[in-house]
Amino acid sequence: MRKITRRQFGTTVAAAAAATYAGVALPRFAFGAPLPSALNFPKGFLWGCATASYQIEGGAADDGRGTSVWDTFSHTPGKTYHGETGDVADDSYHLYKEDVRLLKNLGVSTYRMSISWSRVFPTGKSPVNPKGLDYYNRVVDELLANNITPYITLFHWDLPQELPGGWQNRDTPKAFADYAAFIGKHLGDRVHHFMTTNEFVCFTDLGYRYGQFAPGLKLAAAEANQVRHHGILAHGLAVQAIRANTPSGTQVGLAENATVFVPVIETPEHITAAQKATRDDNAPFLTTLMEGKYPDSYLEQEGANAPKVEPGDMEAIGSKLDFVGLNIYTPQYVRADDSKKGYVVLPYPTSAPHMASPWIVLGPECIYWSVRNVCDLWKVPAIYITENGTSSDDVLTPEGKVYDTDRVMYLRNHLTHLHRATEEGYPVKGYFLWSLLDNFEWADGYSKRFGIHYVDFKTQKRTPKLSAEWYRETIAKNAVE
Ligand code: GBH
Repeated sequence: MRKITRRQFGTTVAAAAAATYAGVALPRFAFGAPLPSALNFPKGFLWGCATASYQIEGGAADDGRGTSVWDTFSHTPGKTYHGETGDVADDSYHLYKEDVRLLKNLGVSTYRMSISWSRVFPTGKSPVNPKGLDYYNRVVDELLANNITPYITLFHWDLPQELPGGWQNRDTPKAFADYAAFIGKHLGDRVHHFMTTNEFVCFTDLGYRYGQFAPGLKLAAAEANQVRHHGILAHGLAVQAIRANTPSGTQVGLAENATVFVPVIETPEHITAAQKATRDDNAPFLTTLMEGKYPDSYLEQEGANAPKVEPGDMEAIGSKLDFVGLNIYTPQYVRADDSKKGYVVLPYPTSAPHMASPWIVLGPECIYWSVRNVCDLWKVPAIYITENGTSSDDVLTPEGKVYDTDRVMYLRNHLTHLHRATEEGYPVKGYFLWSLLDNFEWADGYSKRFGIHYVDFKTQKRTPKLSAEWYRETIAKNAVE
């Protein structure tokens, strides 16, 4: 099939217009070729959906699962919207077969899910809870039986409560590596893609510096920086542990919400500004992973509060990755200036359009710039968009429909800009839509719905939204329109 690039738009508009006759639309493929307006993705591009254990599983007390910090936090009055918890969530612990059916109906080839560490190791360490592992064996087998490739995140924030000191303790990264090794050993025969951690800033800074997320602490800078260090150390040790315990060819990466900087105008000086800002702002996390050392500017800025690093830490942290996963929701706009840093980040005007979650300011070009900045800075071998999606004020009609046109708008625009990255040759291998289901949205409880399937949390009935139909079309055509 001929690949049509943006540059050719001008010459193909006439052909598109000719696709009607006497006001009647002709069949799409009447001319033996896709409409020129279709943005075709590369052959073999992977389409998927993403979820996380604590947000969908429920079954919090089932089959020997241990408590996680999110159980404790959500059960503490005042921490989540209306005191809501993940005790039941989507009950995917029991309904996973139905959820795999939903995936199958969409036609996805991949599914990104996470493992609840405390389901497998109730205290975070040995002894193992075999029934916990059994559950993930069942889910993986069900996915494979339906030709869906599992991508597994080892840690999506539900840290076992019993680990003393949580991420403040240097032993926790070691316990994480042991857990990663165990999962590698037991699932690595069938699972070939692992992500160590999801979004460092959320389980380090939001949990330990700002207190918004579990465990809800507000530590001073030095301690909070040490927590960050333990987070990236856990990632590095887990990369080594997975590699040592899985067949060769297993792909290891992570899912990171690097701050995405978009140049205000696409000119060389602003593009450079966006790159510099990306490197600086992600200094304690992705930049350090990619470069194998903390940037000097970060160490200078933190001074006496800089993290304490032990021999071997940086080798682990700098482990080469097979892919980088990016969770993309919203942009930050940046412009070049004459300051020492060379750029300034612009605040959003109050009129900036946002989605149902106010933090999701609409700026779909951010997905393109996330890929471009990360690839240009660090030459990564492969990129996945490990999350992209939005909340919407969904309404279930009496006929059982959800017309989430704003979510479709959001997704269509993001994919249009992602397409640009693939056209320009950036190694984007796949896209995971957040999320398969409405679910427990952390501190926002069930007040924000991110799913392309509506969930009635009383009956657990799943209903495909308009966005699910739209995504199915997109996947079938391997193109966005
Ligand atoms: C991701 O986090 C998570 O990986 C996923 O679990 C989550 O469900 C999804 O995105 C949607 O949120 O309310 O202004 O204080 C995104 C990172 C961090 C963004 C917390 C919202 C709170 C902003 N999130 N942040 S605010």
